[in-house]
Amino acid sequence: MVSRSIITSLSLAAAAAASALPRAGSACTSPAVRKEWRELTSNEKAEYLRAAVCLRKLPKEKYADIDAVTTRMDDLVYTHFTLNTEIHFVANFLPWHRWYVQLHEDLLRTECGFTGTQPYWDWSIDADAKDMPNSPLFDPVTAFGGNGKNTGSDEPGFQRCVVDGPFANTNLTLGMGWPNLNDPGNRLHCFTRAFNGGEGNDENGDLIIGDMQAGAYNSKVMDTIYAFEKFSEMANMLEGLPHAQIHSVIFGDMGPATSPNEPLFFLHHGNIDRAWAKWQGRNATRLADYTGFQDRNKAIHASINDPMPILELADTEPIVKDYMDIQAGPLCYTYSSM
Ligand SMILES: [Cu+2]
Repeated sequence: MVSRSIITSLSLAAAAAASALPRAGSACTSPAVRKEWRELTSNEKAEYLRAAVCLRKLPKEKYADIDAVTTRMDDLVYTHFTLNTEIHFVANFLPWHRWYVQLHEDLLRTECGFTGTQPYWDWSIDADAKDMPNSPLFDPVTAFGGNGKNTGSDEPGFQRCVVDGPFANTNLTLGMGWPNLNDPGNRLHCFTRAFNGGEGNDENGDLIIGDMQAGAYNSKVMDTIYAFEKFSEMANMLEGLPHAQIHSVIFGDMGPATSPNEPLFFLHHGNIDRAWAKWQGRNATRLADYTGFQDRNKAIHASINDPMPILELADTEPIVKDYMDIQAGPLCYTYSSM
């Protein structure tokens, strides 16, 4: 155990030096810049995709007793899925996902040699262009691949798959979530998406894609969110409208609480985090504004000193107040557009 922990800390130190990110204990003088996907160079895109695939191929390090958890990404997926009601539609939604996206970025760096920073996806650009289904984020060569396609297979879980891009079905078989989320037993399935416009099915039984509910996440909606004065009002609309609609219009693996199975989850949540940071504006009042409830029954008031639940995913429970400011404490980053 001793030698193993030394090796681990050496490799962590090496990775930290390589990425040169100032972190806890030192002032955040040169924050890492998280860029919109379209702002990345071809090499930066390829590097992110490489590292994201890598993390899905590494073996798990947590949850020894849970058979459905097999890969390193499953460690993250299982945590998010199991904590579902403790981290969604409760006060800690924003700080918890801020911690989680940072943890994912750290794992890309320390375990897959990632040299970039976490990109985000400003889906308002696609919504304003009324062209969400053709977003460059779905490019089969330079990005995350497109909508799922019928495969002709009669194997449950393998009938509709993402067939192009670096996460195509040949490359990624998932052990948790879609298609039988609420049924016990085998949930092995290909990585899938099922774009939809929330308008039901056409005469062939296919989901109507339409504009994929662009009116729920265009820049007009975001401006309404930015105009709120109070954290709780801003956070409720941000989570309930654009955040939730992006999950449901992409659907497939992006739909259920196992949604970190979908690689775009981390770019989507990067953008949700950006919206919060933009609203905060590093304004002292807003950096301290944290209200709401710990539970969905609204019985226990939330406090900025609350620890956040993480199961086995990390060694120490993060405290909300350490995740309020993206340029203090354990965090040191900014966004290319704020
Ligand atoms: Cu979530």
